[in-house]
Amino acid sequence: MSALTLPLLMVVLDSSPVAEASVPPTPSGWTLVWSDDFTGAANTGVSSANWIYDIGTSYPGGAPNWGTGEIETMTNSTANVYQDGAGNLNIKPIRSSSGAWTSGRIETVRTNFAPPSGGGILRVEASIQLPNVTGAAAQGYWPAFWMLGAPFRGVYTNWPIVGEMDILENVNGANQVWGTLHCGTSPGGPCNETSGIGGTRIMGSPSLQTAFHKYTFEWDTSVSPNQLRWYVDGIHYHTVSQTAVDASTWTNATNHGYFIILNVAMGGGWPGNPTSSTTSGAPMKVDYVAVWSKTGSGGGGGSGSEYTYGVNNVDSTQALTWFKPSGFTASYVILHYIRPGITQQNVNMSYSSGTAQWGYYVGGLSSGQTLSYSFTYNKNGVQYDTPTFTWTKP
Ligand SMILES: [Ca+2]
Repeated sequence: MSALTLPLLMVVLDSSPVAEASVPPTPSGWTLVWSDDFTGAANTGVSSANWIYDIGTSYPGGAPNWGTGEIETMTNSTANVYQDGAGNLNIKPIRSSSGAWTSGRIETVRTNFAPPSGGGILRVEASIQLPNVTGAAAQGYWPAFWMLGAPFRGVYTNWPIVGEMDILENVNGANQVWGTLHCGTSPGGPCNETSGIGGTRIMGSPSLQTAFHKYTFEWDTSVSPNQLRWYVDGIHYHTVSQTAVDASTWTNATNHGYFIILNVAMGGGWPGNPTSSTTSGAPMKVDYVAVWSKTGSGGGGGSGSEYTYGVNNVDSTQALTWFKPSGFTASYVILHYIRPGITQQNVNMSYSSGTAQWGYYVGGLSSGQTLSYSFTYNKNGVQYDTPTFTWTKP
């Protein structure tokens, strides 16, 4: 028609979160730990070097119905779990003529996905199109991309103390993503089980059901306190800080590696059970799963002769300054700081027994601004001043 057609089309495409179609390049400073691009031939199963099929309705000796009340039977049939020859894994729930559901659930052979020791970040990511059903046709669909703590494998009764990190959950065809940490004891406990500590984001167009979207989770031990962060299409929508729970609960959930799970459950306590209106055979499509890591400190900071200190970026306007005595207990710590637009502030920091650190949130910051800060601390009745440090907000 006209020369205008092509540029207009390109604008439309650029505004959509297009699938990568393969594992993205490893970002500078990161290392690719593991990935599966699902490039196998059409109607083949998954790599047995990478994945274990979970079969039936429970782990051996574990809770019935996979602990959630879901009603499907998991199989290793390529009717339920298959590569499509176009670069995607498909996990497809199917209702039989008798009304019974089968589906698929696979988990990584590896159980050692964790941040690098000594402080670093683990990034776990997948590009996924959720089953393309909504409304009554989606009733009972519960697709998920998630992780369980390594000590769970082979034991199957130690949930949730060993930790569960849900990178993506979705129910009943909602155009909404949920991310959750489970830990501690159940019911109740420090993680508010069985709900867990969750966050969610309502999505726009194209929906989670009609297009691939990127689900990313970061487990960051380069900052103090440590953080778990959830992203969808690069948008950060949920954080759980180490200080959200007591120290032993955090340790029990994070002092080991994790394995990754992909599954589509049908029914159970969260979505409710499928009905006669529920569509059979809508697959979850997974373009890739990739795990990257990054070593070293992501936050500003350093150490003096008897303390460590630093600044952690919190959000678009806040930063957490922290001070940690080494080998002594401070009776108080005062933060002195200056940022653009205000004179020097002198504030009492708060002590967290969980992290053995003193902290203070500085607000009113914007990207590119430099924070100048120093500490006054009391050791054995004597007051000391540190040098002044600086930190620039990314
Ligand atoms: Ca792929």
